[in-house]
Amino acid sequence: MESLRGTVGHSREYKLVMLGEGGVGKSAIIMQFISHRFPEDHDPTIEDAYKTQIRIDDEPANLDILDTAGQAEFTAMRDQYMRAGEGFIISYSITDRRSFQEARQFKQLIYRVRRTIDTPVVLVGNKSDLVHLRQVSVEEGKQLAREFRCPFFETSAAFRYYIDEVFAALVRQIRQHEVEMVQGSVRKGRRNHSLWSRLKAPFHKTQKSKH
Ligand SMILES: Nc1nc2c(ncn2[C@@H]2O[C@H](COP(=O)(O)OP(=O)(O)OP(=O)(O)O)[C@@H](O)[C@H]2O)c(=O)[nH]1
Ligand SMILES: [Mg+2]
Repeated sequence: MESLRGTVGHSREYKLVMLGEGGVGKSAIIMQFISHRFPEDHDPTIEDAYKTQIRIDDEPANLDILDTAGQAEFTAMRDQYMRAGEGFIISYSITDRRSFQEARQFKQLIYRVRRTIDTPVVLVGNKSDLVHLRQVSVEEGKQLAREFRCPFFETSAAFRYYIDEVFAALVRQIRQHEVEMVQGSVRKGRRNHSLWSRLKAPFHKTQKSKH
């Protein structure tokens, strides 16, 4: 498996993609995670890539994080990074119901491009500090995460709440996914092996009866 080969000799690289509608705080979350800084202004992203190394569950992880454009006019590269990414953060703002509805669209887009429901995802409701402007309840976020079968966090990039947890959860999702893929192919191998043994059985018998 390509990704497991990457672990030999150096720490594994994880390709993470940050998705979400314009202005929900995607860049702010990444900036807080990487450099403990909070950008006050909204400077619409076209596309930015960040690299950082962290330890998660006592294992090093090189993160390659792609910050994407929320604004529709910058989304030409979407299919490419949807294919190349290994894990996705789908973010919305708790102060913006439309961005919450868009989260479902992002999940569908991942499915459309990758043709599998198994892609590692974490759902994030950002701007949790803006309680007086809340339009999406915590329960609604949890419910959507249950639907996606993925971890969920309400974050505040402004106060650096649950920022590290989001990235750690996504790397764990990817690691778990890899274990399941390996186990799945071992099981498939065993099934094929036993089918092959059964198919070969009559030949063994014929050979034995000759002696
Ligand atoms: N109060 C508060 N403001 C936030 C938070 N996160 C981001 N913001 C503000 O929201 C605005 C947009 O943040 P960005 O990080 O630029 O949003 P984005 O999702 O990257 O936007 P695009 O690049 O256009 O897709 C900025 O003014 C941020 O300061 C947060 O957790 N709390
Ligand atoms: Mg941005």
